[in-house]
Amino acid sequence: MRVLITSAIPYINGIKHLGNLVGSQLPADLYARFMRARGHEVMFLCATDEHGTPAELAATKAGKPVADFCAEMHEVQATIAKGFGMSFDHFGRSSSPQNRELTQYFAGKLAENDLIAEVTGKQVYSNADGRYLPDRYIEGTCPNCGYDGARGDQCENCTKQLDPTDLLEPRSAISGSTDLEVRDTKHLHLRQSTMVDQLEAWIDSKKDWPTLTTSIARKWLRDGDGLQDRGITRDLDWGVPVKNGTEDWPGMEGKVFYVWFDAPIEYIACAAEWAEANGKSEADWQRWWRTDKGADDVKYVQFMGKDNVPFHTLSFPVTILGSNEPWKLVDYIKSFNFLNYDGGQFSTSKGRGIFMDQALEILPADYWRWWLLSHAPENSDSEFTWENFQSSVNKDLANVLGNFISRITKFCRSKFSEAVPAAPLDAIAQERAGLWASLAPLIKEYETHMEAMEVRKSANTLRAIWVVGNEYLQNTAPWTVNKTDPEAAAAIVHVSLNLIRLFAVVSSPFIPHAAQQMMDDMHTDDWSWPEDESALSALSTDHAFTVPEVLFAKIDDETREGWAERFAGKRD
Ligand code: B3M
Ligand code: ZN
Repeated sequence: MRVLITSAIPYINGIKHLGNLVGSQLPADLYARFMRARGHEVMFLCATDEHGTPAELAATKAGKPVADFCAEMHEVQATIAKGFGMSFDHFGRSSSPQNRELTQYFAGKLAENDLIAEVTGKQVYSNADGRYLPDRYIEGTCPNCGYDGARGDQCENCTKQLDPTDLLEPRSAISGSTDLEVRDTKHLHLRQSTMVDQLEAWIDSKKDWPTLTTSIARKWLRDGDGLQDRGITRDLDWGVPVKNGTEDWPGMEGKVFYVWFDAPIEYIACAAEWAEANGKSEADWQRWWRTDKGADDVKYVQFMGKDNVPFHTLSFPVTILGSNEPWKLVDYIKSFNFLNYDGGQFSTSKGRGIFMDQALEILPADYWRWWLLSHAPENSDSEFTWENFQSSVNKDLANVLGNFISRITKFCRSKFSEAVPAAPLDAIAQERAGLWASLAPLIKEYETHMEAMEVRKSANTLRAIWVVGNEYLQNTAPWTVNKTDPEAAAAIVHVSLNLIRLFAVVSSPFIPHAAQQMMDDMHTDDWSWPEDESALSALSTDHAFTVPEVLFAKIDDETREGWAERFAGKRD
């Protein structure tokens, strides 16, 4: 199979918190790593979302030209993503020349197919700031839910897409001024409303999609007045200049496309950036994206938080379908609820919660990966608490997985040597068969959940696989057996050491760094997936290993309390 995977592309304006991570990049990485481990060809793409008001506002705050700010922040985000083990094939930039060209190209195609209207509409102008206030340049009260921090493009609280003129009691996000007036200016509208039936039929055909995805899509498709046409241009300096393909667009001089129009197109452009960065051809990236150039057998999966679902189930498909060209449409959208932080919300603007850079300062990535994925907010919102984090790390990683590895390798070193011990072949075969009988159904279950992107269920099954190791040692008690029958003990140890390699292979999508360490300690790079009981004989007699350093350290109460205090308030 060929699998194209994209994660929602993070805004450039700041470092993401763990709530953002668990809803997009992290589960996408889990799936990408699993699919590669199963031998599929994977293209995993992500990028920074660099246009629009969030970027401009943040650059102004940082006192830097917006292009410089974006270039710097892209590097910062790339480094942090790498630290978390994101296995992107490419981490692109929505401000790339490739995206500029493709965005203008799609706009041209949509215009050709009569899906763009030139509309003279009402924009909010701030007298105090001397400029228009699109999107996040304006804040106020949400007309849908009453939240008083709603922004001009969307309400963060109820996810409703908004126009600046929808806000009640609006104020400028730059100066706070309420001296605002509504002026007429010309903009391009995407005529989404003409495609409601086509979109609905498409969504209805996706029987296996998560309810979270389809219910949000249906809601915005039919609720109230139904799907509205949306402005896709803005009065801003920073962005993709409005063009009709390669031609100027009369009346649109000095305007740019709306960030949500060009951001999803970056998924495509990112593949083109990948090709350029790796000396590949146009055909090499188009075989992922053009169904007339080989992408008809690609499975395309998107990962995102629920607030991004309307844009991916409605607006972006309008761009793709409306182009009337054979571009690849998404096959599956995995969406997530929100992760809360210790009795409240994670908040970028308030600096509340744990941010990706801070997380890596206090613990290695795999501790976070394990907790976040095993508590992924799939069926409802979930909550990070320090107690829960401590207990997960101590129980699952240190007591179950770490303890098994440490016990068996130390026992082998003390009673035999730092190598897989010799034992009678029939005794090894018998141990192997018994252990495989316990593992096989769990490995099948794990594969099924991972293929279905059931993240929590996958984590639970992986934990159950680890537990098999401890149970095996408990039941066979090689330290007791060794006193009377050293050959039988050697057979148990022989098979248990092989189990470490198997654990590394199946755990690597969740905890890639620890898995690599386990493989290094076992002196092997045999990453073959366990298909049958031969998976327990990859390391043969006399194969040397190294007793590992502590794989996962426990978190004590004092440390936990210190962290809880440090991350309670505003980040510095
Ligand atoms: N940048 C939202 C976010 O960072 C937005 C996603 C775009 S996906 C094309 O949460
Ligand atoms: Zn709202």
